[in-house]
Amino acid sequence: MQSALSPAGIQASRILDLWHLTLAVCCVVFAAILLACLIAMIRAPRANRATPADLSFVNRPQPRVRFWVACATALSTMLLFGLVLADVLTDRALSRLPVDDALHIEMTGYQWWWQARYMPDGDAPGFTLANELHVPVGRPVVVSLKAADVIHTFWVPNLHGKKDMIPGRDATIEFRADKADVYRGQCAEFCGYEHALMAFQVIADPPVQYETWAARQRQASVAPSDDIAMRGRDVFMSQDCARCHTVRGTDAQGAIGPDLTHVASRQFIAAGTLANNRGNLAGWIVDPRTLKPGTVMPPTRLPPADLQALLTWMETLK
Ligand code: HEC
Ligand SMILES: [Cu+2]
Repeated sequence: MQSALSPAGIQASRILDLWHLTLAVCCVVFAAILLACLIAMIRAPRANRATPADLSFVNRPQPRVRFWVACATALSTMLLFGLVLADVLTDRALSRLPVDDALHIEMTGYQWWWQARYMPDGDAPGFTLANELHVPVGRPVVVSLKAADVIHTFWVPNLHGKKDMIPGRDATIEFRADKADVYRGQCAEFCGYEHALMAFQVIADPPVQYETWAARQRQASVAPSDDIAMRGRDVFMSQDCARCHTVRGTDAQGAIGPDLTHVASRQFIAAGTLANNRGNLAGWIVDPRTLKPGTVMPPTRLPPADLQALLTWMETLK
């Protein structure tokens, strides 16, 4: 779901209230202007080829018209100031979300994917994943926003407004999801070729379910238990993959691409571009640059048996 019109958190619903107010005021003003134009047209002096228009009223003083024009000007000024006030009040309300006991996440925008680092939570250590956030329903979340290359914008319309991610200038955004569901986030600042393919998921879970998920993400990957998966892991280590990707629990410690420790647990790969299944994963590994032109990840040609073994191993990274 991706819509600013169905808020799932207190921040987004405040923004929606402001939007409704602005819409209502603008509609009323628009209708009033149309009405005034219509009245003016009906009352305007008529003319045809034979009789010239009587425009003498232009030079006559018209105190009544003056009075109404002055009133309308004053009223629209007041309405505009009213909207400014509503704007400021909304902004203040947005910044007042209580964030004691918040979950802290650091989100970094790369061309064209998202890295999420969960900070240590109480005694539990942090962990890293990509393109997918899980948050507990009802608990505030503070996301620190960073950009690694160009300007990106963090935007999950169901939960909050937009916030720019500017290299060298860290910002934070706070929100709270009040309904369990899956919300789609999207980069909202043009950031290069694949800007449109830079999405992520925010999955709001009941707290218990969230803790189960987080406990799993904290763990390292499990060692492969059969020959094919073992061969797949060796393929991963002997190809370039490990230079760019980290799989906790193995020697792969690369930091250029997404952390793949639990890649099989994610709904999508390549920042919302492809559903996460064996076929798409194979296509992505063999030829990422057809699916996402401009991506840093290079194509990898593998003998079929190696590719199948690699896929089998990656499917164990739950
Ligand atoms: C030069 C660095 C580099 C190399 C080498 C590389 N990758 Fe990647 N990989 C990336 C980057 C960067 C992304 C993110 C691309 C995007 O979404 O735009 C990525 C994305 C992925 C994803 C999707 C992850 C997700 O959660 O969206 C998978 C799976 C993956 N790579 C597997 C591999 C495998 C397997 C190999 C080796 C055959 C490999 N990569 C080699 C840089 C690399
Ligand atoms: Cu972007």
